[in-house]
Amino acid sequence: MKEIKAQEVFLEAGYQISPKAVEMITSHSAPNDLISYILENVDESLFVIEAEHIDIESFEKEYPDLPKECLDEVPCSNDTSTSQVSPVPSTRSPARSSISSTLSPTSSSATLRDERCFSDSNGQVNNINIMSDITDMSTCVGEYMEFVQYFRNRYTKLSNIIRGRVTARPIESLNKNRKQSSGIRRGGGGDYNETSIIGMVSEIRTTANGHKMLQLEDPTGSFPVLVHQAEKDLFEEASKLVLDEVIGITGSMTNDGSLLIAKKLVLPDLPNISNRREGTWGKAVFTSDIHVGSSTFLEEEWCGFLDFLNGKTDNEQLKKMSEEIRFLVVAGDLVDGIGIFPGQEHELDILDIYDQYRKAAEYFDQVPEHIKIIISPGNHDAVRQAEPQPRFPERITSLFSDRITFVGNPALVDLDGVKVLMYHGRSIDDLVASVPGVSYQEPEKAMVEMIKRRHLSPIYGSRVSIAPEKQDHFVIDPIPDILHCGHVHTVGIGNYKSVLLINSGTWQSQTEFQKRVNLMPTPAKVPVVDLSTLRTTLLQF
Ligand code: D5M
Ligand code: FE
Ligand code: ZN
Repeated sequence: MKEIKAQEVFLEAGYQISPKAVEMITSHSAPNDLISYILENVDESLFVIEAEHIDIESFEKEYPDLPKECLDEVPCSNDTSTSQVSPVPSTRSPARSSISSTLSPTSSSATLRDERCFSDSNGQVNNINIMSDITDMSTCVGEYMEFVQYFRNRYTKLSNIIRGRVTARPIESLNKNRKQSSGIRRGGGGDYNETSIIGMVSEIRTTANGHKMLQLEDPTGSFPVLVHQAEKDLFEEASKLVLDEVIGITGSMTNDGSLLIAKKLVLPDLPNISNRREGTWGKAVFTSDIHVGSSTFLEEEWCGFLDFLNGKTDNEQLKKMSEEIRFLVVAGDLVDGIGIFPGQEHELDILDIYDQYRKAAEYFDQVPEHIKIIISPGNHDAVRQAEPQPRFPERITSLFSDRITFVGNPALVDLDGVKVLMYHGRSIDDLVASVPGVSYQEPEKAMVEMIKRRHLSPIYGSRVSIAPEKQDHFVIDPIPDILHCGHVHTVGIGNYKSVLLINSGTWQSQTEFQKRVNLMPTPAKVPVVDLSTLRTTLLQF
């Protein structure tokens, strides 16, 4: 470890460090872990960390088996796997589809114009403008300092959103007050000061009396916040909090200045009033989790969908709808992949990853030319597993027609004026596990929680492996018109304030794993969105 790096890490955390202390850290066999340990245990009132403040003995006692330089690494390389070829069973079926549930009438007055040949100019790809995407922008190698920077960037972006609604103090100033007033009791009870802070939630626990105790951190310090269970609404809001999200709290300091009693909780959320979106003509179709190559891939239904896109249907309403489709948006898990979970080979029809993509390419070749296709990867796809994921590598994109636009995960794309935020949705597993009232059956509720937090994957260190990029690509800013996720294999459609929420389900029937955990997918359903009204129709194939 370079000396300058150790210094930077401490500066970022709000401390100065003496050259002797730096030398002590850099000469240790596990400097990164030692830094984490020091930062966790340091007396917050210290300004300069000296050698005598570093308790190497306790550190080594607490972590006796630490290998050298091993922690804080996120795999950031592209990860592709290959294996044996196997024949592909392919049975073409006649088109079958029905409008299973019309969420709102398909009363688009939009007619097809002669605008099907789009031009490439000014960074626009056939009316698709990629507004944000990690592809070719990744800088991370997984070093400690990058994590510090990543969380700093998350804090800056989200706290700036909250700052418009709360006038907050740096936490450092609360800690100073605490020191000044410690041991001094102000008389009269009720001599409280109203104070606001904005911080990242670093700890959530329930006290012996059933209250919620939070720890909030900003770049200047860390402070405890108590949410009293008697404050029913506030307590309910606080029960939905998850680790690592950024919130504002307004409350009263206790007499001794050691605790903030919460009165109001402010999430980054969306403004209540937003500018009306203009929209555009035609329709977009949203799908995900095709899982080509899996033995549970529903090929017959999928081919029925391709027939629908080609207008091969006797149903006049569907035929008209298919003619209005301009975009096909695919949010990950294009193929089932190889080696994604133990024993997967027993559930595969295509055992070679490239053959899986070749088959997927054949399917997409059948999509009519006038429909523009946008594809982003998911956790079953052959790109790095750490998110944000870049678009597919050339070796895979070259198997597909070059009229397809490949983007990363997440990616914000502008479809002729309608902003679509695509995210595969792996964090939904974490949100289902952590937020009361959020379930796999209603994935749109998990998506509401993302929007309220203005973050696609707030919980760090659980199922989503987050690569520490310089910018936090999961922050939801600007506000999209449509948030499109997949991953959980259940369709969900909802609205939250100005945003249309779509979870586009799957083309895979229930897998062995899903049977074991009682996850009931809703396959072969396709949301079709009118781009002028954002009204959605759900088709069942
Ligand atoms: O994920 C489909 C859904 O099933 C998603 O909610 C995760 C869950 N799932 C699937 N396989 C597993 C395993 N092995 N462990 C935990 N959760 C799992 P997909 O990304 O399509 O596999
Ligand atoms: Fe999937
Ligand atoms: Zn998935």
